[in-house]
Amino acid sequence: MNINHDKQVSQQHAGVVERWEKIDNRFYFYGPQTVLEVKVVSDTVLRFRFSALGNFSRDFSYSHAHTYQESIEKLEISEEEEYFSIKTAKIDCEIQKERMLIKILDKKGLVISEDEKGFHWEEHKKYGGEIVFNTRKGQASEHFYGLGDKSADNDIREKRFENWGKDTYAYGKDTDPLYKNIPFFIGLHHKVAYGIFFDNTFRTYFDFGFERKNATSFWADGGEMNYYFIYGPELLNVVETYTNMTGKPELPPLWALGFHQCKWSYYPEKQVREITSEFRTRRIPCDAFYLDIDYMDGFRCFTWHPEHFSNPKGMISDLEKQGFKTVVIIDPGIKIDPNYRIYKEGLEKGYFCKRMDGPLMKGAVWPGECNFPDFTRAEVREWWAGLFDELMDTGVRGVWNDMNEPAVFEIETFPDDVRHDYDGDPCSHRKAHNVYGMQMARATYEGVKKFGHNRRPFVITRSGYSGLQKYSSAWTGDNVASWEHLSIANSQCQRLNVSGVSYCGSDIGGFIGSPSGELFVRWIQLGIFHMFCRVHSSGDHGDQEPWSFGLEVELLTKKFIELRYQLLPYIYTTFYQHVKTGVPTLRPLPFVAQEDSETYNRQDEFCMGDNLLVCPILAEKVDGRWVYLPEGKWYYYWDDKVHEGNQEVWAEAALDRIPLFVKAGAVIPMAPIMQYVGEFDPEQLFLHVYASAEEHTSYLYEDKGDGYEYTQGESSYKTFVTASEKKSYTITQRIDGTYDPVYKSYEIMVHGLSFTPKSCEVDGEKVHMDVINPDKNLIRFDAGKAFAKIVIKG
Ligand code: NBV
Repeated sequence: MNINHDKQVSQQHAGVVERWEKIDNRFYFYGPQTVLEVKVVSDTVLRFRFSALGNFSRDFSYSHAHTYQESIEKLEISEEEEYFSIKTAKIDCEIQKERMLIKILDKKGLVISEDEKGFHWEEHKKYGGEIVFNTRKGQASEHFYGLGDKSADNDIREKRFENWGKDTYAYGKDTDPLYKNIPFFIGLHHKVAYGIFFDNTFRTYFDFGFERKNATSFWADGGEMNYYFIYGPELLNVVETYTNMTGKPELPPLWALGFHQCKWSYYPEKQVREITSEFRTRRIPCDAFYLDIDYMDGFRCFTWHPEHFSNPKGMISDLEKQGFKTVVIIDPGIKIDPNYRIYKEGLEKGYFCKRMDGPLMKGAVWPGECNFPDFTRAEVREWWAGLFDELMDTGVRGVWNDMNEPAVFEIETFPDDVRHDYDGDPCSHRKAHNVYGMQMARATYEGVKKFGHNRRPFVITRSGYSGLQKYSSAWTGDNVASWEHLSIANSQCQRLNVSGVSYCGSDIGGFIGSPSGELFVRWIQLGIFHMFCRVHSSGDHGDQEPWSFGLEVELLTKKFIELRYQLLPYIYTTFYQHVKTGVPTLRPLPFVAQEDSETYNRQDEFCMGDNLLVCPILAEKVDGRWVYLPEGKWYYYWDDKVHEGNQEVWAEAALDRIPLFVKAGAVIPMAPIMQYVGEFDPEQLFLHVYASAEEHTSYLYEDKGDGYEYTQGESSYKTFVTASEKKSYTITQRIDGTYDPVYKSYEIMVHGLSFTPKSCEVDGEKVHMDVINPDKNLIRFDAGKAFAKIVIKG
């Protein structure tokens, strides 16, 4: 909708507050006919609901944010001449009496966010209800981040966006809307960050000074003006809070953080066997292998093609023996075919979506004419989950949900009049469109979990709404094998991370078209730092297996996939931290250096976890690039050279390197190279310690890597503190939890000591130490895995 909402004459405003009341932690301000609810969710989160007609509809959200509540330290209200003031321990919120304009300040009196026009609306002449708006003042030098999978630059100021999930084959930079609908953004000004989550599933719009330079607006085609204001002041706090509100994922199985190989499509069985054994023969690690739509019989979901895969159970079990987990695609369209059990069941039980006047929603997708389950109905989700019984019994370990925007050939998506249950509050597709994909992923997740024999579920989705991360990982859809898309993938994954979706990745190498060997290597180098790491291609333009581009590319690809496996303990720890606190796994530069405004418009660099900084090479035929390092000291991973932060440094990166820096002081846990997770029981875990003059804390999370014993205490969280004194360096370890890893000891490598090491003691006992590189004071020694204190002396 190309609405210039400033020029609308029919807009109406909140009006004067005539009375107010407080019910528990909720405040109600009544206008002539309007009502505003301000709910104090925590000391940093306020929820605003505004109704033009004085009443609210059912309080329900698929994001689950409406059920989120934290304890509140302080809650006061006072009445001033022109406004009411609600005060929590962290923020003050003023509600202006004349027009219910909102102003939120921090305790220093800094205005964090302030209404300009505030709540206003326009009657929706065609569908009834209102188009609901909120317009706020743009703050001086404000930067904006978030909004899910948008393919724009990281900072989205002066741009406008729409959320209406769309199948966007071969999208490009700034194509909008895309597949996902995440109406959440973060603002940053005066070094203070806040977020706004507009929890409305209708078509939503966001304008960050595009229409008018100093106005930020968001609006929806229907539903309620219902938003959460989230105070930081740290950018990472905002993301953590938003993620906690909309839900955190459970820990994935460790294999799902390994390398995945996919194509549209690997079939028949013979080809699957050939490609998987190539991986093993060439010794390129891989944990998951994908079957795209051609494994099905005539694209009927939950069936197998009788000739291409005559014995799926046997094949999958053989793949398992070689360390491959099989992941299969499942689309929402159910083929209209009276001889197809699932179609018959869905039809008889009335589980398919209907048009306004009663006929079933019919649309063509891969199988031909299809009907579509109404995933917004609890009973349908339960039925769908039940369908995974057989599939999981066949040995399938993960499920990939595609086309769930929902996408329909020719008509793009469902027409607006299609009806949905919306969990007991029936509505049209206008309201359900943006959550359809997420509810499909939810039902899939429930099925994969239920029939997973106590293993952790693994699901991938293309579409989703805020909170999709509770159920699924996500990928960025049908991208293109181009250098520009490599850069888009970098931004999109960072953006998804700060929008609650840490478990994401792009189709490595590009889905459409064929990458050059060089582009493929550069993409793999980036992809190994995304939590979801999968090569996928449409298969139309050439092969995209690591060996398809000749020996040099194969060896380089192997090297970086091996690095992924070596880093798995660190990656798993990073994921665990995300699951525990909601902190994103990838952190764009401003999110780790908020004090440094130089970082606000940087978008190529990001941190993965606490201690690694990555900056992909995004151009052809270059052998290095400038990288901005935040404050502190950073080791270049490839040569141990130490660089001072707060400046750009040149990173040498011919095709065999990606600019990768390690924070000084860090302890990076690394595993031996394996062809797949659990291939063998390692004797040792490697700890790479990057010496620093400053004290530094690093962590390592461990558990069995699958199953749920970790919820019963079978996990451990190790805290390493490194500290330096004149001619001595200490590493301490504290172990919380009871999990006993299979390896017996650590092999410890200390990089960059500032003195020549002469002795090393582990818990008071002298140990042998090898000096690997005397120029760099790089040493190695062994230590028991339960050591408490190591002292290296010069
Ligand atoms: O199932 C085929 C493809 C799939 O490989 C891809 O990853 C999805 O994004 N799918 C789209 C449908 C066809 C796209 C042209």
